[in-house]
Amino acid sequence: MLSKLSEIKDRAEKILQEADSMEKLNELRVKTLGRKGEITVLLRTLKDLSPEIKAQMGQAANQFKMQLEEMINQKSEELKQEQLQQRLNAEKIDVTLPGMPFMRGSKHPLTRVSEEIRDVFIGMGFNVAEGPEIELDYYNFEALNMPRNHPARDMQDTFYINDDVVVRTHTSPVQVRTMEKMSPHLPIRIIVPGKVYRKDDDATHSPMFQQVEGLVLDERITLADLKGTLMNFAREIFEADLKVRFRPSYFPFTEPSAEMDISCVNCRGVGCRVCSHTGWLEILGAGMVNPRVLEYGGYDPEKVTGFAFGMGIERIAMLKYGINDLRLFFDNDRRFLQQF
Ligand code: 2U9
Repeated sequence: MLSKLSEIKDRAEKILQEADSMEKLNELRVKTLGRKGEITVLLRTLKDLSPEIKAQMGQAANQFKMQLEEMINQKSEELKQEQLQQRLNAEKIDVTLPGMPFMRGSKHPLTRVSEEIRDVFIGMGFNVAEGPEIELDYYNFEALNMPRNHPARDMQDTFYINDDVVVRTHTSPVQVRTMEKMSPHLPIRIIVPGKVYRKDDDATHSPMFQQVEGLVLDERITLADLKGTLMNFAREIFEADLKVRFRPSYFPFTEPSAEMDISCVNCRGVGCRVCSHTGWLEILGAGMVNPRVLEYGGYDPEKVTGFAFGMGIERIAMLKYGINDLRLFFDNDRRFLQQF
């Protein structure tokens, strides 16, 4: 029995010494330690021996089994190291080669302009508010002084989900929601950037476009606050020395209402193709919040006044960067986008 064990041992050690691959190691493992391996078979024959010899032999065989396992594992580790070393010697890596070029994205021009506008208003003490794009008819129209049958609700302009739900046509419903939430607290100073949707699609109109609107409510807010705030905005976004002018206009949610023009950023007011030879560019609409809208929002128009404004981001971006076609923003042509 002992001689059989030492025979197995000698043979195993020889194989182990000569083994130069994982396959050979595995072969040895199966041949000696496997289910039908030599040691396993040997251990099985112990059952016919006397208890003392069985104990003695069993111990010797088990000890050898453990030793062999240990040796195989060690050899396996050595082989792995050897193979790794061989690979490292064979593969020469030239660290001076140029890296793989990878494409860098950039912000969409509309995102940039929207963020710039936000920053200017944040600098004047405004907060940013946002709201849902699928909106109740009540917030999109009713509370903004546009009752049923008001022409602004025309099916030709508005995407209706059903009689009471629309895809918002402006971001103004967010101001109404904010008033509801804040009332009766003052002041409110918010800007509301976001996507809006109108059933319109031609060279100068897209069914989706972006707006930034704003609302300021407090006691004793006047038209002078409106003019000062919006002039400062225009001078920060365009040029520090531009001129502004206000023309009367009409919106159901403001009274009085106005459009603000800036002196043409292309010709500095002299007259050119960009400003249709007028020297002026229209950039936004504004007005003092209509008393009825204040009431809808939960404020007392006898005590509270405010101003509001709205502008299209695409238009501001086109003027700022001299872009002449609205559709360039939506084509996602990299030759266009890379310029920003
Ligand atoms: C409340 C009260 C008043 C928002 C306003 C405008 C004037 C305006 C247009 C500019 C170009 C929309 O993007 S555009 O087509 N907007 O001229 N918007 S005042 O007035 C409000 C909003 C909410 C509660």
